[in-house]
Amino acid sequence: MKILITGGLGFIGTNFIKYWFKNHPNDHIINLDKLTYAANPKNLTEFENSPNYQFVKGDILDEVLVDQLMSQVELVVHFAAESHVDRSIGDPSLFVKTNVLGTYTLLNAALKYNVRFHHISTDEVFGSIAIDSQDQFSESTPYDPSSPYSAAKASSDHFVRAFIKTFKLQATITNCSNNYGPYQHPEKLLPRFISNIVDGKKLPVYGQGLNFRDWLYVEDHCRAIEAVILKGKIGETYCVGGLKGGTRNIDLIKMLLKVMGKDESCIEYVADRPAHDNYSVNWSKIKNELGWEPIYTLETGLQATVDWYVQNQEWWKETKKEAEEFYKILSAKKV
Ligand code: NAD
Ligand code: TDX
Repeated sequence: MKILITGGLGFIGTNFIKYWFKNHPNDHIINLDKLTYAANPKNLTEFENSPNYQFVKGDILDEVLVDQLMSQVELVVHFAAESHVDRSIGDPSLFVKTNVLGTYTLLNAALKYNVRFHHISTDEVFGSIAIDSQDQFSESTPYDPSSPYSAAKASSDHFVRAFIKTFKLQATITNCSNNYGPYQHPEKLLPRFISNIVDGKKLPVYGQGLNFRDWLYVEDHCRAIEAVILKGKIGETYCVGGLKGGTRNIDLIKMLLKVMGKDESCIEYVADRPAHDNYSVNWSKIKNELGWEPIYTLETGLQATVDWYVQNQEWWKETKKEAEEFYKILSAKKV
């Protein structure tokens, strides 16, 4: 199979390409990535000389390039997006361009060449679960996004759904919860906190740390995408989440400190994120219909993640500086 991956030098795209080549070594991948601040060009150097891998630096908004690449493939797996909620609060405009118009550009080209489309989306499109409830998002939860990021992702999902209904595009969607693991940018919670602990810095916890997220180790997400690509029903959406359901940030951070052998004195409570959501996902549809379930527990996944960041400090040192510059500007704006 010849596959177009978008955003393959970001966090999940990198993990997915490594996973795919390990399990499908004869497939051919074209990786289209704009190389924004979130990408790391060194992530996939191991495939540079492989005849089955081609990297193309470019923008998913570039209609001519997208048309040319789409004409060569049977499947597109669309990861490319602006992905950070805090950045979307700082400046939403790029989120609309990449996440909405970029997805639309890809959909048009996929339709033209009858290419199977798999859209990578997020549980954030469903909004927020009440802090004291046991509710979970599922495929039938109404969309109710809170941030410019999740609004743009929700819009892209709606375009995929509209192309399925109106034009019979051969497409599927996965709405996944918070991923963690190797190659995640140090602007995101776990890499930021692991690297802060390594550097002896404080851990800035938003609000009281009571918001919760449903954590999924990135390799489990890659397996879920594989299941939907190979066995999923065209036109369907599948929710994907972790084994534990919602975990409060403060509880996750205490687990992290334990894994890294540190006490809680480095925790620092800071201003809350506006419209700070809570997430937990019911993934019984993908389990019952496609036989997928997570393998990693939060304990095994956290240990693997900490080990990777401790052993790969040169990977995050440079990008961390830029990430912390961003946070300095963001907190100055709040004042
Ligand atoms: P990321 O920010 O780490 O990577 C995004 C990648 O897309 C980067 O390599 C970047 O260069 C590329 N990109 C951005 N704009 C582009 C453009 N206009 N044209 C081409 N390439 C472009 O993101 P991630 O965390 O790997 O997320 C990947 C996808 O998964 C996103 O669609 C995101 O919404 C979704 N998702 C992420 C999570 C999570 O926890 N990280 C959870 C659920 C869903
Ligand atoms: O310094 C921090 N302190 C803190 O308390 C950071 C960076 C985050 N947080 C909190 C906010 C959230 O409750 O931790 C939680 C996780 O925050 P992020 O890492 O920014 O992730 P989140 O906003 O949950 O979104 C992530 O998961 C869903 C991805 O960035 C999205 O792309 C994906 O759709």
